Amino acid sequence: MPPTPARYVMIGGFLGAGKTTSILRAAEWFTARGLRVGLVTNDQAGGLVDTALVRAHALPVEEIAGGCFCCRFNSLVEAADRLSQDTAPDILLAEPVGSCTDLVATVSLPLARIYGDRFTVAPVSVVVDPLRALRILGVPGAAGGSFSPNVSYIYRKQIEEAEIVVINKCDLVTAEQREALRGALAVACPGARVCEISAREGTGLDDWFETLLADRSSPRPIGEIDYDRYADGEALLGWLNAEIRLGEPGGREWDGNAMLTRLLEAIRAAVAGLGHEIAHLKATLSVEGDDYELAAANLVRSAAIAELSHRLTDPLDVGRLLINLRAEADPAILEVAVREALETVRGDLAAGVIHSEHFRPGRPVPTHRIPA
Ligand SMILES: Nc1nc2c(ncn2[C@@H]2O[C@H](COP(=O)(O)OP(=O)(O)OP(=O)(O)O)[C@@H](O)[C@H]2O)c(=O)[nH]1
Ligand SMILES: [Mg+2]
Repeated sequence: MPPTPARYVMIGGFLGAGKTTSILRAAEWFTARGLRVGLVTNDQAGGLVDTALVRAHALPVEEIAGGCFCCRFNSLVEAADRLSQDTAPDILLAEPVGSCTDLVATVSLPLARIYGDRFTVAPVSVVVDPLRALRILGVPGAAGGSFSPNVSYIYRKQIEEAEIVVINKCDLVTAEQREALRGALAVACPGARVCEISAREGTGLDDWFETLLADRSSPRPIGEIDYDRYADGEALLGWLNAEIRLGEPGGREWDGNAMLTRLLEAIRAAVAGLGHEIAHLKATLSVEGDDYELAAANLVRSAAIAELSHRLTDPLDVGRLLINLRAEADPAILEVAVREALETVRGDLAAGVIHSEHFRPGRPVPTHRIPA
């Protein structure tokens, strides 16, 4: 008997929309129904907060670093193969980079056409943060900072190709705001199914996940994508990934939760103070040698305050800090902001940089492209 194809579930959406939080919920939901899951994380560079978070939940995960799924299509297939050998997942949950678009043409359709014997492709979901979406779709009265036109272009193209638009963070918006956003989405992606959820609170998920389990991808044709605008939009975003060892074994114990919150606030103040819009600033602090014990904090716009989504239960002596920052700013500015913020908040704690890189994403060059 040939093996049953794994169901490929891609959950995209802009930086900070709540993809990882949703994928963790989906993993829980599918597992509770007796299905095996495997996760694939993705970024332009290594040292991923998302992978650390997924590992902390004891889920099988493969990380594709160094380019998005569309440009590293073969790596995606290899990652799926490795997961298949290790855990034989029924469901592959894949999170593309939040600055990527054109994923139906460059990932879903090539997977279905070339590897249809190995994968059943579920409809492509695009998760949106409603406050960000209201602003970018130009709904009157929407507040908050915005991005340059070509970054917003990527955002709108992501929505346009969605088969399912998932309005996340419904706990943060009023019924009127949700209605206004539904109106804007009806114009931006006519024909897409729209779900309203709160991944954090676990509400509204059943309809969405049942669709992902039952339906097959059947994308609509969309407007042609301008790769020059797309590349320019990506290159306007500064990217920083860093891994730092903080403290010393047997040294004084310190409060990791407070340290992480103070650090993110100091970085936010520096970047926002220069007038740059943060797309997502996320960080984890894990107890060295223990992937399961970590604190995680995020903020998804310059006007937000840092929130802890995971907390350390005890003070620690030595920890591994991962910082992933994406903002519309020169990456060199981000590097200075992070370095100076760390110097300010660490006090007398020893700090050793294990890995640090900052850059602008390169032009996307998809391995395959099959327009719907
Ligand atoms: N209030 C609220 N916050 C949420 C919800 N879902 C996610 N968040 C928060 O939004 C932030 C970003 O969530 P992630 O899941 O990391 O977003 P992402 O889309 O994976 O981000 P990138 O991988 O950086 O593109 C975190 O602080 C989450 O806790 C929600 O339903 N409600
Ligand atoms: Mg994520």
